[in-house]
Amino acid sequence: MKTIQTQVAIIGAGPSGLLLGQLLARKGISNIILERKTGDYVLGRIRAGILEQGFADLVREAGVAERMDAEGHVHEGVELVVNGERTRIDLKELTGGDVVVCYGQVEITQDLMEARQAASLETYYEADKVQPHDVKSDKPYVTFEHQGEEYRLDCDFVAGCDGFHGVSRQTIPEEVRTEFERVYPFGWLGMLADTPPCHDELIYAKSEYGFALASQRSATRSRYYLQVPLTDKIEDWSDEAFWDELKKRLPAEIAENVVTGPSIEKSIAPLRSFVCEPMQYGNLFLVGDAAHIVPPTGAKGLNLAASDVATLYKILTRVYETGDRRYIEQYSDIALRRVWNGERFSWWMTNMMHDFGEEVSNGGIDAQMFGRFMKSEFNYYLNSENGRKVIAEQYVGLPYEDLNEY
Ligand code: RFL
Ligand code: PHB
Repeated sequence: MKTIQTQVAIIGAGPSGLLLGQLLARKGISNIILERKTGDYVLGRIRAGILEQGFADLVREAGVAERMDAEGHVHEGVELVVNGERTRIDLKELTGGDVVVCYGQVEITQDLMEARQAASLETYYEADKVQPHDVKSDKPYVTFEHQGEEYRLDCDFVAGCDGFHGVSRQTIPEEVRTEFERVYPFGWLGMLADTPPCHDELIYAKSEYGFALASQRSATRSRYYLQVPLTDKIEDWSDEAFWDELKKRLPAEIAENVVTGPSIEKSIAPLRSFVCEPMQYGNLFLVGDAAHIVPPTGAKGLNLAASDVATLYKILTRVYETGDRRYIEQYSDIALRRVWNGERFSWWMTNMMHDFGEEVSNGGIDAQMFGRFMKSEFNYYLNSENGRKVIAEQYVGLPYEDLNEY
């Protein structure tokens, strides 16, 4: 077995692992990333598109913001549509200046991968059988196989950035873990197309046919989503069927602007809310999707991953720069505060904007009554400035947690 060493072993080269690695490296903290798949495979996953202000600032701090700042689109508002009635949430005005940046997860991941390569930081792609060990001790290590050879990676800390299906969360003994989960009775069918977006800002639309989202990646690339039953398969949805359904769900004057074309990618994602507590076990820290999942309705998945990264980065920087280890044990509590807020907002937006059909949900409330509550909810929030302010504040994202407050 070959033995190698680093200060922080990072499992997973998704956006969480890559961003953490980049930030730590800039502070002189060594790290090695172990990724199960190839780089190309990771870049093939079309996912999020909206970055909160805090995330964009963190990307700048990591020194990889050049393309984001040149090509990302600043969005000062977002539209919520309920049964054809449009309400614009003026993010900038309602929050006193905050905005979001429209820039894809694929692009940010690519920028981070290129920066990592340029800095000659070590990444083992196609690492097999990755397994953390002795994470409760001060000498944890990770074993894995790479190109037929067995490795042992000695380290001070292990960052589990390996997504929902990763090995890190499973390393925390079951009796120590509590998992909270809500699986929704529908999924999102996403489509990417090289056609100009139908609107200059995002539109979240609830209609009698179900939910639709009009998003974008650039002036020539659009991204759309439709709420679909969990039983639907990709093969059920031709491009033509997708465009027809989308137009039915958007307000007529927006539907007129939809430019159709062949899809580049189509996929169905189930919707779930999930949180694992605690988010750490000894010197193993869970980051991003490894610890929590949100339904995409609030655009919070990737953003919550980024705030976990920010918290862990600040804690580890203190350890290595000043020897201050006081926050290590508090990572989980600090991260979970913001995570639960994002979970609550995503759950609330999902409840408000989707058609739940006959599902009796949410504490056993009758489906009809639940529908009435949600109707009343958006009537109130969309028609009151205070209500719109609440949505705006959450959509741009709450400030990152400050270690000095703990
Ligand atoms: P990722 O991106 O899942 O990356 C984890 C990485 O770890 C690797 N891995 C392992 N490596 C080594 N050993 C193992 N045993 C491993 N197991 C796994 C994986 O190959 C992978 O490369 O997690 P990360 O970095 O925490 O990033 C989180 C974001 O990807 C995620 O929050 C968002 O993409 C969520 N999400 C969306 N968020 C939004 O804000 N807006 C969206 O529109 C949106 N759409 C989505 C999404 C997530 C989806 N998933 C998870 C299926 C659409 C989908 C389909
Ligand atoms: C996307 O562009 O992929 C996107 C944007 C906002 C969301 C979800 C997905 O809430």
